[in-house]
Amino acid sequence: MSQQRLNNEILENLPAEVIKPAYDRNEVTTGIVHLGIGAFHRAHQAWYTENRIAAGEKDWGIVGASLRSAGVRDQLVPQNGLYSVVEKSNAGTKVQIIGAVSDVFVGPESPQQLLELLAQESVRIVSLTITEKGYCHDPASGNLNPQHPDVVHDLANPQTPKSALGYIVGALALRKERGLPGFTVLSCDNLPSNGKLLGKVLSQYAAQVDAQGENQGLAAWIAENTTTPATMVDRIVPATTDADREELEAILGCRDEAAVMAEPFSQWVVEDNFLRGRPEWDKAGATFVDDVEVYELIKLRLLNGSHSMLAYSGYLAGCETVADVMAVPAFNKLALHFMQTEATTSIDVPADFDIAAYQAELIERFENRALRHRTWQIAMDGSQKIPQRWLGTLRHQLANEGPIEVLSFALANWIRYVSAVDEKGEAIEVSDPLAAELKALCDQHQSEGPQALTAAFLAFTPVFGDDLRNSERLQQAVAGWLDKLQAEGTQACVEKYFSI
Ligand code: CS2
Repeated sequence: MSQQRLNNEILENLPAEVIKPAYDRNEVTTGIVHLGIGAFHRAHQAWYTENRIAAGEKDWGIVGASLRSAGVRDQLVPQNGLYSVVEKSNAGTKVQIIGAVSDVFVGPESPQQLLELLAQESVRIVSLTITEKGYCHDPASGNLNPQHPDVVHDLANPQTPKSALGYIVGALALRKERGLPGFTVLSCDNLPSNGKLLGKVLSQYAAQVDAQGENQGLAAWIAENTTTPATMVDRIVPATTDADREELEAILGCRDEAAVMAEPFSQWVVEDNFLRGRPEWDKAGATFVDDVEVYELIKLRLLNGSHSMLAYSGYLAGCETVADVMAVPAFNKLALHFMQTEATTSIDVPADFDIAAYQAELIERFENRALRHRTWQIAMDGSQKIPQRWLGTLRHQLANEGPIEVLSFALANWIRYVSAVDEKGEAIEVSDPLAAELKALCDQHQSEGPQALTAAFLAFTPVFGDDLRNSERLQQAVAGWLDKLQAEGTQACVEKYFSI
């Protein structure tokens, strides 16, 4: 490993084919604070913003923050915030160095500093990629979960918050006190109506602060002095591996610890409702619309819905990556079949939206062998993802007597996955905030047979709400698949029962 890290000084020595910032980074000021500066943000919003800064919009620089670990700060800060976006496809590799991020704060190390940063007047947008669980809400109802440990903690310790909600409301309270304007809060997470959901949990959280009598009128002030536009974000960005970093080192001639790998495709649809301006992201390829909802539904139910279906079933079939799953013809056909039947028919697709082309493009994106997107990575946090990826579709189909075969199959695979034992009897490392509860359900009911196990899951309110347990049709379909999966295994089932 060479000792030389990517940084400002060696930018000009990089090979000519590497795209790099051609503007003076010292002239850029901070207009955006991004909470949750993971790989996705770096390959998506920051990449769009880089384009605008390069075009002269120098007051939209980004400072990132991590609300948990110091990992990204330790990768980025020694590199002056510079990192590579490596676009990978069968057509080859393209490397671009991004200069939009000037600094990274680590919440748990310096909560006061992060609150002060968020309260700075120049900060006009606070954006978020904090994953589904970061919203501290109940996924089934969309309401703030007042028992969430971070919510309980932050209400008791407003100076040293842990959650994004605690930071945002804390910073807005400082702004109110100081007579400063508010900011736009921009959710870039894969949640339906993410703007509305964020607005709701923020106002419910602020109402709790109000109720403690600490800051009367805060909730009303926040409602007046923030907007929470909805967004649909899309780019496949697998976790970077050591092998990726080594491959990149051979291209750059220096080490980039903060590099992110991405597909060439990228899409961003944003509701144009910004309080104090925004970068002209549309000139960088984003689309501004009045209503994002339908784009979000299409993306969540087709892309993410298929992704999760392929992740659980593919993992159980022994496939390490999505491209590996798609290389099995029966799975490949199942993905398209799922999109065409269950997912698409659950949405009122606008007449001018070419859904067939969208589906075909998704299949191609999933087949990208240059990216190693692990099924295990997508399988993470199923309890938080499944409600918006699968259950809206299922509810629609149940109400309309539509098809539910693939989603019942997917649910049965998920149940097998969270039992934490794979088809060969080997342990699965299940990463999910509700992993213990889900495993307990399996342990308690597995020996009673598929019907009892299915009933216990459908009655698990945090994921399924209190309606799906009443569907006899869903109960029979999932139990039927559990039975078959146990007897025959996932891949054999796909090959035998989905003769598409
Ligand atoms: C994936 C998403 O990890 C997951 O759950 O489904 O991260 C997916 O790759 C992105 O939403 C694509 O835009």
